[in-house]
Amino acid sequence: MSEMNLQALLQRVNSTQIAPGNPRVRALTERIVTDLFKTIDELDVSADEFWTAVDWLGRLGAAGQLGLITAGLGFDRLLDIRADEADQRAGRQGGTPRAIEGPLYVAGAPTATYEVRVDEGAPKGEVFVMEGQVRDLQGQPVPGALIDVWHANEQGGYSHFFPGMQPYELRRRIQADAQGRYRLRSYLPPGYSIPPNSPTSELFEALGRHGHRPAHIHFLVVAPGLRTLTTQVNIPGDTYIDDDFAFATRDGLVIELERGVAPAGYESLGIEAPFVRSRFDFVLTPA
Ligand code: MBD
Ligand code: FE
Repeated sequence: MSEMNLQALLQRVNSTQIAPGNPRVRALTERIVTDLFKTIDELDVSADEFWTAVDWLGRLGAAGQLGLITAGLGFDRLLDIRADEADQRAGRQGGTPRAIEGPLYVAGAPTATYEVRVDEGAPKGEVFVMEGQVRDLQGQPVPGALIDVWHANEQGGYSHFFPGMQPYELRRRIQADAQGRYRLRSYLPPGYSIPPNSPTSELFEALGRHGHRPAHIHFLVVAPGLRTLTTQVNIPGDTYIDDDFAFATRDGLVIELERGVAPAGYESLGIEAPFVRSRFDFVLTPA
């Protein structure tokens, strides 16, 4: 075996092959490995530091927190920024702004037409009704659009990820009516915080960063012939509204709340007391 310096080793790692392989995977791997070799060399990373990082990555994956870290390090928002830029270049504009999906979406939620109660039992926060219409860029309603909605419980936990919650708790799918309208009842959720004593919180503590998200509700809107919209709305007044650990809050997605409105017309959602109401329309762009 010949002796090698860093450059010679890197050259061999990046060029060794017995088959063509996948050129894209080869190019990306080459770039990432080259950058990491450089980082280790220039920042004088010790063997202990390196293996500590590898162990951390293993624990991060085992804890199911890879998607949490990508959000917290800004990658999810980066992808949205790049998608927005691509839309701008192509002249595709005017729809509801996208916002990151995050790692906590689960497909297959129970579906109802036009209106649904997202929570069950006693409300664990202010009773909340959100309603509106799905429209296209011409202002035409999108009948039958499918709207997935999901949000955290009163402890900031999401079902399927947080212990003690029922399957699909606080997750529903609404099929808009013939006029593209929808309405939902739930309660206003609090913000979300990364799990303490976890690989993600270890990194955030070491970085001197908090791991809080402002109160928000997720939506995924799907309709034939239109671009699927993944977005979130923010509840106004949250301390972290401009300091989201996942960098996901955007203009146009902070809803307005109307408090103490009269309950007439909402009997089918079981509302008798004053509640908080918000109107929000989803505008979809062409596919
Ligand atoms: C969340 O609730 C969330 O929406 C994101 C993006 C990341 C972590 C938790
Ligand atoms: Fe969330």
